[in-house]
Formats: sequence, C-alpha cells, structure tokens
Amino acid sequence: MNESWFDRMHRLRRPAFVLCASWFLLAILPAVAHAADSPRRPNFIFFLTDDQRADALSIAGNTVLKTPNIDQLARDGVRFTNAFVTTSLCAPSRASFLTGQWAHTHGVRTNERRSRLKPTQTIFADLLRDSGYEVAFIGKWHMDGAGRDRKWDYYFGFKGQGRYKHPEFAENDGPDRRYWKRYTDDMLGTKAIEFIRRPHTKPFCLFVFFKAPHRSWIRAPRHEKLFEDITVPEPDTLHTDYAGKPDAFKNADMKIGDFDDVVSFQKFAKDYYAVLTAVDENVGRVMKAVAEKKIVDDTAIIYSSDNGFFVGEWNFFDKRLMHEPSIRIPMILRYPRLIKPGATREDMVLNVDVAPTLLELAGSTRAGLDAGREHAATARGKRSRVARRLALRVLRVSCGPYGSQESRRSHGSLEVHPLLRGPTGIRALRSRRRSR
Ligand SMILES: [Ca+2]
Repeated sequence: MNESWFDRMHRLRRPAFVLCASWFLLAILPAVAHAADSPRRPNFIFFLTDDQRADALSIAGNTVLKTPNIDQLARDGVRFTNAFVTTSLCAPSRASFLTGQWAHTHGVRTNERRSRLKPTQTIFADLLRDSGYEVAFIGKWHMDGAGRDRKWDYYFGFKGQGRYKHPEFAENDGPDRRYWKRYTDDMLGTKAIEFIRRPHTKPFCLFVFFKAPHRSWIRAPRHEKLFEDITVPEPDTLHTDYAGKPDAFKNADMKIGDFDDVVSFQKFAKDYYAVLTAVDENVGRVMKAVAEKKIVDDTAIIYSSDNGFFVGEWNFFDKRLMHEPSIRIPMILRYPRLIKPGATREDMVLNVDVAPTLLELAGSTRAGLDAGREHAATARGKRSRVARRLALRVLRVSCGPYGSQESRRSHGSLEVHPLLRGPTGIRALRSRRRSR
C-alpha cells in the first residue's frame, strides 16, 4: 500500500522533535505528491524582497511588470493568493518571518534602532544550524546589527537601508567595503551564486534578501529607460476625496507628492516596477546556478516580501496601514519533491508561518518558536477558526502609519478590514474578549 508523505513524516518523527503540522503546510497538502524515496533533507533558498506588493508579479496579473523568472517559480510550485503579513512594516515583519512570532512577542515593533531582535532570540536558521544545516545570509537584514550578531556559515550583508548604487557590504567578519559602480541586487545575486557553487557536505539554507523595491528607487543602469513609453493604469481610488474615511487614514503622511522621490504616480510606479525587474533577473541567475549544480529537486525555494505597498490607491505610497495593498504579499513555495507544479491556494497564510513550515520540511525541532498553538489548532482541523484568529492578530498589531500619534488618538475610528467583517469577524473578537 502506498504510504502518504504526511503519514510517513509522522511514522519517522523522533520523540525529541516536536513536529506540529503548520497551517502553511496543511495548506499545501492537497498539492503534495508522494514523497521521493530519498531521505535527504532539502536545501532552502529564501528570497525576500522589501515592499513588493502581491500583484507586483506578472503571474498575479500585473500588466506592466514582467517577472518571468519569479513566475516560473510559481509555475513549478504553489502560489498562495491570500498571503499576508501580521505587521506591515519592514523590521517587525522580517523578525516575524525569522522567528515565527508575532511582533508583540518578538518585540521588534518599529524600524527604530532600539527595536532590535536580540541575539539571544531564536530564529529558524539557528534551529536548522543546530540540526546540521549550513546557513548563509546574503542581503538586507534591516534591523539593527545587520544580522552580524547571529551565527552564519557565510554572511554578506549591509547596514540599514543600504543603497542601490555603489553599495557597502561586509563579508563574514570583514570590515564594511564599498563596491563602486555595482548595483546592490546584482551583487546579492552574484554572491548567492558563488555560495551555491561551493562544495556542500551538508544541506544548506540560503537567505537572499533583496533591497528592492524599497524607496528611494534607483534603477539599474540597464533599466534607465524601462517603461518609458507606457502609461501605468491608475487605481480607481487615486483621485480620492477621502469621504467617509477615518482621520488617521486621511491624514497619514504617505501621499504622493509628500516626498521628493514620490512626485507623481506615473514616475514612482515605473521606478517601483523597474527595480523589481532587477530582482526578477537575479532570481533567474540564481535559479540557473541551482540547475547547473543539479540540485533543483533537492532545493525548496520560498519567495515572499516583508510587506505589500500602496501604489497609488487612495493617493498613497508606502505600507503600514492595514489595507489590502499594504498587508497582502506574494508567497510562492517551490519544492518539486513534495509539491505538484502550477497550483494556487486560497488558504490564508502568514509571514509567521514560514519559519515553522521550513523547519517542518527539514524535520527539525521548532522549539522556541512560540506561535505554534495556532498551528496545533489547525492540525486538529479548526481551519476556519484559525484563519479568523490570525486575521484578528493582524488588527491588533497593525497600527502605525507615519502619523502614528494621530492614529492612536483616533483609534476608535479605525476601519475594520473586510476579512474581519461579518458574524465570524470582529464581533467574534469582541465576544471572546468579554468572555475572558
Ligand atoms: Ca518593507
């Protein structure tokens, strides 16, 4: 009798390991094929962009941007069409990806320096390393310390936002060094390729965290004229009078024209898409190296972004506010040993689900990642309840536009996200709170 992959994982698990079925993994189970016979644990390549909205992919319907290489990942794997961040801001979301924890648990609530991930806090790379993985970080950490206070087998990264051109990187324990006439995301792609081409005696987990498409957008020289002759379609709400919207929303300091690098919708949208084009090209370069190394089947690829982005909706740029363009992210998982190609899933998945899911694929312990109770509940079959609970967490922790003080003052007028409306949404939250 054929044994399913899920049954096999349960039969093989060791008592010392806590193997909780993650919400994320349950979501892909319908697309999961029977496991290959090889007991080898997968390599991981985790591509993360900075501020890429969910539809900034041609496979997601974007009519301007062409992303053939990222699209190919989706065609070879599964694309989640309802993926969200729990806090739509760079540093808190990155910490959630790395720790599998909510922002109010890991403590990184803002992008300020004091809001850092402590070196003693466990990230999933630590657990993979402890279980025999080689771990490498390449790119943008964004939080204080630039990730250099963690244990890596290879490190190539930069402080803070870095810069698109003439970037400054540190490699392993070396000093910061300026790379003149180089483009940041091309450098990250090159270093990722160099790492992949090395001899590896252990499975590896490679983080490739791109700088793009964070503002201020500086294009690669080869993309200077990209989109020159087109007109980007305007969102319906670009010319809004904010009628009926709360003050915190109306007065958020993130309107087109508020800053020198966001002078017009057409210019900033084209720049935003142009820097993402360089990301797509570098994903293609890295995947070519994976193919040349003949590890395509042995390597799980995850592609996501630390938050979404307003591109003209409500005349906004930026993220922070809990609205669709801001909290919805791209999420792709490609692992041909387990996932049938070309699937899309509508189940809600979150940034906090990535860490436990990758650990589960590796058969590693997830001790220390304490967002696990949601996943345990899902394992018992409470799928819809879990989805709602996760969404409510989003509401609780996502409140901090540039005008954050004003947002707090007008908290009572904050809008309710459509996911939370109706009898199973916000009323359920109030009811549960009263019952405590
Ligand atoms: Ca970001």
